[in-house]
Amino acid sequence: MTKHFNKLTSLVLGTTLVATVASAAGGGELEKVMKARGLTENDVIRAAKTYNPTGGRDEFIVFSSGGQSGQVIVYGVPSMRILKYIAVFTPEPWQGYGYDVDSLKILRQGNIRGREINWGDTHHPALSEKDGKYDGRWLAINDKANPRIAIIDLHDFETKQIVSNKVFKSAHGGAFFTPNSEYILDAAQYAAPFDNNYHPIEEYKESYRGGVTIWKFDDKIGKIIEKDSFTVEMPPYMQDLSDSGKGVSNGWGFTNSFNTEMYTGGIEVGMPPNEAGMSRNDTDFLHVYNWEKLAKLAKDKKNVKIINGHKVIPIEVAVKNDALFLIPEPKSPHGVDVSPDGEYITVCGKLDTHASVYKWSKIKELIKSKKYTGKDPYGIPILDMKSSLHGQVELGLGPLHNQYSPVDGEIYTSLYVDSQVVKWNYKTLKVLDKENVHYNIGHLCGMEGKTADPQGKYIIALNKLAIDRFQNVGPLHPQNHQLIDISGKTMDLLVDMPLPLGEPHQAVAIRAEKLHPHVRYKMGTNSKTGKEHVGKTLAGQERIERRNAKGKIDPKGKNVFIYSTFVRSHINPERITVNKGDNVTMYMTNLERAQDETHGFTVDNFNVHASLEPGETAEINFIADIEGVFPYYCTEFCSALHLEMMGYLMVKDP
Ligand code: CUK
Ligand code: CUA
Repeated sequence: MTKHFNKLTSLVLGTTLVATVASAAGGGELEKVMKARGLTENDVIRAAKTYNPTGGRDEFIVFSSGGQSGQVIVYGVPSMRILKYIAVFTPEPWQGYGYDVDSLKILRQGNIRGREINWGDTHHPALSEKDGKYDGRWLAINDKANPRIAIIDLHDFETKQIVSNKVFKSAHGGAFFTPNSEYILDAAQYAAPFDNNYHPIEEYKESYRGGVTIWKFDDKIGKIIEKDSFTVEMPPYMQDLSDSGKGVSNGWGFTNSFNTEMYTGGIEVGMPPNEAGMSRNDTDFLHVYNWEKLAKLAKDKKNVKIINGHKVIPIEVAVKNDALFLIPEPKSPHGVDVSPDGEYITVCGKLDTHASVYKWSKIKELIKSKKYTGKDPYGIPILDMKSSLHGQVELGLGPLHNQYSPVDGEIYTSLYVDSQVVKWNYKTLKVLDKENVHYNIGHLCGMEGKTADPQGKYIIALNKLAIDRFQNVGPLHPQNHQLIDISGKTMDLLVDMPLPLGEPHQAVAIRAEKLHPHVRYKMGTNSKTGKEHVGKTLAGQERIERRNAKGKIDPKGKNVFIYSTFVRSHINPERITVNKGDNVTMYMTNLERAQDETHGFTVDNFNVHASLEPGETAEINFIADIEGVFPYYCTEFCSALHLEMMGYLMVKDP
């Protein structure tokens, strides 16, 4: 373990550190603590590299997928302190998400075929880009299980949009922004019919399809524009991870695939029902497609067919327009990662010990000269693997994903089976260093490590297993994110962080100074739309209105509207009396201007909850279908009179 740390340096450094601190502290305090806690000098140096004194800030902010929780986890680097869970695909009561009217609308945008879905399987968060660099404005993340993309506004870290994929039945290869956030690439995973009908598995080759959905993104308003989005149809290979070209390869997209055998377990009599059928071929296919050209094609009706109201560019159209090609790649690949300048494309195959580095200028030349080695069964031209490759390098067992540093040619790759991070050079194809991680690493996260401008300094290992690294909290363990210092010649593992919220497949890190979130809303804002809320209520405007079905004020109406305000330490009004069966809508405005003065609201027994940030107006709605007396109160401890911030809802049988 100490092989990565130059012993002599560490001893000298350590001794100096101990001596310095000891003299500053006026005698041996540090040594005493080290002895009591059993810390080595290396431990103390590593601790000092990650410690934030109280009130201190981190240099980078990480957005991690929350896996099966359907959420996003935010934490700081190097301190590895969790700052926030962002509610995305799953109701999150403490934020009011799914428990107030406006957030429920966002959640329900994610309905699939009219069905409510209350969770997600998030894999790949992506930050919006300008010139291939993060601009700190928007975050997108995919749901693999119920193929959807969510957009999070980094001005308030709230989910503002969910769109469901109209043709895919699962999607793994998203979200990946194009270099100026024009589009979001989102590749399918398990091939399935694009329509919603039953097609027997025997028709796999004819009726099942894969593809990449190219979502149009308006980066001014931070919204996916569904009518300008489209899908490029691909063969029923299982598409996997994608990356967008940048720099010299801008305008192109790259998507891996596995199961080019099109094995289904049923078609090929005699094949055992296991994954062996999916990895018989020596190679699978890297899909290379020109999204810029495809986007132009999609604008003309004659190039698309409409399936479930969504535009699909058929394979033939993409091929005829020289917009879709295949290159063989080592079998069962996982990550495909484009270098900062866009020239090198590194593919790692789970079942191959090598990383394969493709060179864009070579691929471009083959495309230009129409030098194909053949076509696949769907007529897509195949480019020669050897002629597209810059080279291959043996890294170890189970290479998965890659990240870059600012050092020319330097790349970091996760080795799933070997449980290691390997540092190597994709230009010289030389392995430089390996570091053990704990255990079975999936993705790894560099600081802006997949952009045109990687920041270096740290790599985070996103490990699948923690096993013995933390206090046992039962058979279901937390995940383990490990922070690695990459500023030296060799890597140095600094610290472990347990992550107790689903499997964090991928994470992205941005310089903290690029984020500019608001501390309060303009008074009366609906945080989900950014616009003024219809229920905005200022001090003195509090009232209760009874209206009829036409919306007219009517003492006999069944709809009760409460315009309320929240300010330390009163909810106004403090008494609300309604009739049993009334439809109750409550608008709540937090009048506070002070930073962090959030109030919460619930009425006992009605399954509603709102979190009201300063300036925010939120809305809850329920049928008062049970008679009784129901206390309501503020759920945030907001002042010394927090417990007094309450009132009564009286429901009487008229
Ligand atoms: S990931 Cu989604 S299977 Cu390697 Cu990008 Cu974990
Ligand atoms: Cu407001 Cu407690």
